[in-house]
Amino acid sequence: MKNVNIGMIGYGFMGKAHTNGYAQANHFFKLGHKPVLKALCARNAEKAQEFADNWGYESIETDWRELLKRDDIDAVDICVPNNLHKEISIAAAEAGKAVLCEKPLAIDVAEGEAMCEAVEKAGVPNMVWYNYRRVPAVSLAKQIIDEGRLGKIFHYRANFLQDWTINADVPQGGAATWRLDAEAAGSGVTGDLLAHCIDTAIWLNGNIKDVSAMTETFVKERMHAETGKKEPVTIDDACMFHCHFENGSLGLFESTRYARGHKALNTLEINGEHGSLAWDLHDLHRLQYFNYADDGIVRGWRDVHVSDGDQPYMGNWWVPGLNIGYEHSFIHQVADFLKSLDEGKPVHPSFRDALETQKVCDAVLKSAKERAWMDV
Ligand code: 4PW
Repeated sequence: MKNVNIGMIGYGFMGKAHTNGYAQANHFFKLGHKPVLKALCARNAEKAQEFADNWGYESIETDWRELLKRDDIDAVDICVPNNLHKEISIAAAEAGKAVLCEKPLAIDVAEGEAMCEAVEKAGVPNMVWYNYRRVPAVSLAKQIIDEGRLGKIFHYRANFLQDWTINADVPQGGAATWRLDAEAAGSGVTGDLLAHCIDTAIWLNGNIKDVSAMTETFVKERMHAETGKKEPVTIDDACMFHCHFENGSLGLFESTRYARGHKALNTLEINGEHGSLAWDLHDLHRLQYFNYADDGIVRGWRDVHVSDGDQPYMGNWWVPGLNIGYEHSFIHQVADFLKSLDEGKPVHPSFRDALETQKVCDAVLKSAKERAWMDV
């Protein structure tokens, strides 16, 4: 068993999700590599220590540059706002570390390209945390599509709806609300939410060729948590786009933080010549499957409860019928990362894979701004 010493930068909600993945993966998956929680890095030493104590990190750092200098760190996990991804990723690659970066890859394509070049030049393992691929029902959808069971694909549609920014008193900027600050986040729902839908869509249905989009910013000014002043809001609060996939199918995507009643409605549907699939994060262990080849008198949407050992990842968990949850998608991603080290193969989505999603996000934002179709 080979140890992989993890240096985690950031300790927010994703810091917990990833750390839980490192802690659990080897308990359930047979692997030749094992993560060791070596160091937690954050600017605030007290908070870093509290997180390290709670989750079992051996040490803390308050400057990521110091973390990268350490010989006892093998992989750097970047869980900080998007505007820091590029600098840290490139420095980590140059220091010879594996780089595991939160999504979206970067602020824009130019940054993403520089990051891809850096990890590829250094030849270090690299991965972006598009975790929803690892929900077993979504992985099963991939298997069904790849087996050709849906035949030629005509339509793909996806939504990611939330409602947490309807109140105009929610500030922008700062540790908790940097996602509303364009400087830190790059974009609003496009990079934060639609990026997930786009990553999954590309994985399931291939690359997107061109897009036509609209965005809206409903609350025009918000208090900035750092300056204490009201400042213009420059992120997209809502974004919708339609597109052509390279396989000839049509795509329809919607995302907002203003859909009252929805906290994280993340759905997808794909319609092919022989059948269709649908999935909803709120019922994440179920995959809806319509197979036109079924006998006509019983033909209808099947509700596949993805908990059987034959289905992706599930053989490593409990007996059939017992569900797993959101956090398991991160455990699966860690397990796949470790397996890639065992086999000496790249893990996906790599930086290069995530760059494709970034290209779509950039084209979407440009299309909305220019009110025109954009090639990806
Ligand atoms: O990446 C996304 C986050 O920024 C997540 O998948 C869901 O939406 C949960 O929080 C936000």
